Amino acid sequence: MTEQTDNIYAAPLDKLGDFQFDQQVAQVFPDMIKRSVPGYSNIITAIGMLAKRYAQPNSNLYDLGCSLGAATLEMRRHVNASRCKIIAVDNSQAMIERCLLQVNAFKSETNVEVVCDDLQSVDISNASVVVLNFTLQFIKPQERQAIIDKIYAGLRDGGILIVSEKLRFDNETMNELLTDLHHDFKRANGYSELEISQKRNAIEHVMLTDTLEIHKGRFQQAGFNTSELWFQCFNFSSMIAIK
Ligand code: GEK
Repeated sequence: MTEQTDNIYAAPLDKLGDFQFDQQVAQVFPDMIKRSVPGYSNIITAIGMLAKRYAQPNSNLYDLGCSLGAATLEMRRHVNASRCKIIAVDNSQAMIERCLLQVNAFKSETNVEVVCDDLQSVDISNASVVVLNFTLQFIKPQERQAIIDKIYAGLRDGGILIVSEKLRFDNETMNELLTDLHHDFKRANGYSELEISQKRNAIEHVMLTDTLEIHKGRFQQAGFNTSELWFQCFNFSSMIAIK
């Protein structure tokens, strides 16, 4: 599959609708996420390392909001526990079609099931690793706790949840600084002022961020005794919680 450059917001758009994970986005997704999310490739690499360490034999590994399956493929490359299955879930048909092409392009001992569904309706059971890599932020805030609760219930003892998210900060000065640095990162990756502002407006209502404290409180409420931030670059982060 050829990788295409993200220029969705390069020209002024008359009607700037809410951002959607449609065909147009799926087509440019690898370029978009690398140029927009600081640390994305480091996080994907670490998901592979964590999956290798935490995958238990005969268990399920979930990649919820898998997009094109970057985390799934990285886990599949590194897991060596026997008879594991990776379940990759996304509710965007366009993403799932492309994810299937990526998954089927390589052969592996570890089975992958690709599911087009809302992650909120998917059963989580017998899990040793669950990944929400920049997905929870697209779920309605009032529905997020139920998802973390369901994951906790479906994890085996010793299992791990990896949650990567864009963060919001209570301190306004810090919030502005880290937001500005993120925009500088996008500028450095070739996005114009118009692209940055149109994307910001389009995503405003669909991506509602939480503070680190809210995430940690949610893990604790679900039953996780151990959780930690293991990565942060500007306002982008990744956290782990262990059952
Ligand atoms: C990666 N994890 O490359 N159910 C299932 N999928 C959903 C839902 C839902 N309710 N809501 C949103 N999505 C990936 C990157 S992208 C992050 C994740 C980003 C899906 C949505 O369709 C999209 O594919 C993904 O979550 C978020 O490691 O674009 O910033």
